[in-house]
Amino acid sequence: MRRLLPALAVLVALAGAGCKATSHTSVSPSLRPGRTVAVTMLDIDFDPASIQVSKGDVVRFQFTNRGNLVHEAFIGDAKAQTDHEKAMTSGHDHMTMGDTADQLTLAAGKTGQLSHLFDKAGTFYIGCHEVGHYTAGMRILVTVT
Ligand SMILES: [Cu+2]
Repeated sequence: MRRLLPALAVLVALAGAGCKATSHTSVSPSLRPGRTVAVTMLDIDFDPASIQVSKGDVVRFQFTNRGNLVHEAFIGDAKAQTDHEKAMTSGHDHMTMGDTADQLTLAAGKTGQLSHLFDKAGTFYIGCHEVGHYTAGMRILVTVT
């Protein structure tokens, strides 16, 4: 499963995929070494609830699901979150969508990671779109400056 690939492989996949749906561009010359943020998934919450990122940072999120439910992590801006929420509630579940470079799904007790280049300043989110979770507030606010 792609979620288990090392961060480098994920970045290569991002570059190769053309990154159509999100804010990715090609890897920039200003690329800084990655930083790792440990994130705990709970029922129903993320810890931490917010993080600060410098523009140009590649952040590797290391997720651990310590809840009893399946949880998801999807990285994107507010519009991407809304679009993904719609897709998730209209029958396009994980079986048809699959995991992508900016999304993973973790069963209880599992770990996984996503790497993301934050190449634009602004407000982004990591949301869980298991039914009802995002609307319940299961998201991380990512502020890129
Ligand atoms: Cu969740």
